[in-house]
Amino acid sequence: MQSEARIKEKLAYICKQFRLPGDLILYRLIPNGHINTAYYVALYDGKEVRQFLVQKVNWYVFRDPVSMMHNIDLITQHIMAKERTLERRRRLHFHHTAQGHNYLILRENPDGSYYSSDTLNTGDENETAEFWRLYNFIENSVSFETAEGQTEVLRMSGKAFGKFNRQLQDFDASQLVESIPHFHDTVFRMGTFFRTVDEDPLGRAAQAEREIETIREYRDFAGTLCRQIDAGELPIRVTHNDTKTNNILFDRDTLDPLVIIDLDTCMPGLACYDFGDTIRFAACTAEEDEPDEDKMKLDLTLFRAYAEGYLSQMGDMLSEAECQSLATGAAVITLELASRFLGDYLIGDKYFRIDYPEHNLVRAKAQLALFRDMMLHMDDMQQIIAECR
Ligand code: ADP
Ligand code: GN1
Ligand code: MG
Repeated sequence: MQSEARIKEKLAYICKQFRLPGDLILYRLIPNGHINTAYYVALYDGKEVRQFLVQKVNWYVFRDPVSMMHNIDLITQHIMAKERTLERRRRLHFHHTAQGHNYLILRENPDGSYYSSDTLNTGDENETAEFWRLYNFIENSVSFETAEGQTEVLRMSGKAFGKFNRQLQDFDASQLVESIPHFHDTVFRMGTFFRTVDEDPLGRAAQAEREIETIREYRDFAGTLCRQIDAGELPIRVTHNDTKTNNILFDRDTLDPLVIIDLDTCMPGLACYDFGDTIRFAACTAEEDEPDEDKMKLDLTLFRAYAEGYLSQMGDMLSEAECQSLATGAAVITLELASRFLGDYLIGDKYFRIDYPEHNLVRAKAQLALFRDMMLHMDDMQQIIAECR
């Protein structure tokens, strides 16, 4: 645990490396997000206060963060080129160090002072360097941890992610490095999950027998999209792959979607991953980690609102098979995430940040409850998609 003074000192050093003038006068940890560590910072140069977002990238999760930052550069440039008039709070602008990098590899000397380095060796288990980036803080914005009852938020989210998918239609996917290989390869994910169950390194599997059996029962279903990709039925696009509503910043006053954030997982993928993940996160009756499984249901009104928003942007681009895959995508992504949360619980919570010891188990149970409800309402979802087209 680092002291507040030490964190401030580190953040001030990082701001200097990104060549920001002025002194760090304020900082605040932003607690949402399960992977990276984000801070709001404010600097004062004697004339004005400027605000930024400083973020430590989790390289246990992203094994090649330098290439990932290159992906983000390409994606943000591509979007910028489409919307030249974008005001500053509608885009992400990553700052560069004196070496011209949009990231900083940070090391600590034995006396506690910091220095930057050129390389990061994520393959070395003794590697202690940290990987940081710095970009514009979007002022007067809000993101949603749940959209419960907020139909308009879902509609606007659908529009925003649909537009994002549309803008990347003509982006050459071969330029992108897979920041997390096999990210939504659900056949691969299931293989990893059941190996972990067999190994059961911490003896935790006994606490999740029912959940493991549910995932086993639907293992074949989980591979549906993979089989459709292999059969050439679903085209690979460039997708965001992590389309929670807390990865959109909305204007706090008007709820206008300002910018899509968390571009770390932008990779080749399916439209239904992006459609499905927002449904999983936000078109439901409880938060992702609701401890009372009975409270976790699909909300078809919110589903419809998201479908309307998404299809208003992507409707004419999607093939018949892709439209039919949207509802399946919601269920597959939900099941996949249940296996990821539970797998992480079984290995000792190394991947997702947790707030209490059973958190990943609780998350997995909530996702499975939602998954079961989605399966019950598959026809309803398909019907709504057909009506919205
Ligand atoms: P993680 O990968 O950990 O989810 P995110 O990039 O999504 O990290 O950031 C975490 C949270 O920080 C977001 O949900 C959002 O609330 C806030 N945030 C991220 N970027 C900005 C920004 N540029 N301006 C304002 N808030 C931001
Ligand atoms: C993680 O980083 P964040 O919190 O936006 C995860 C997603 C999960 C999500 C579940 C890189 O997203 O895949 O769906 O948690 N991101 C990564 O809330 O694994
Ligand atoms: Mg995020």
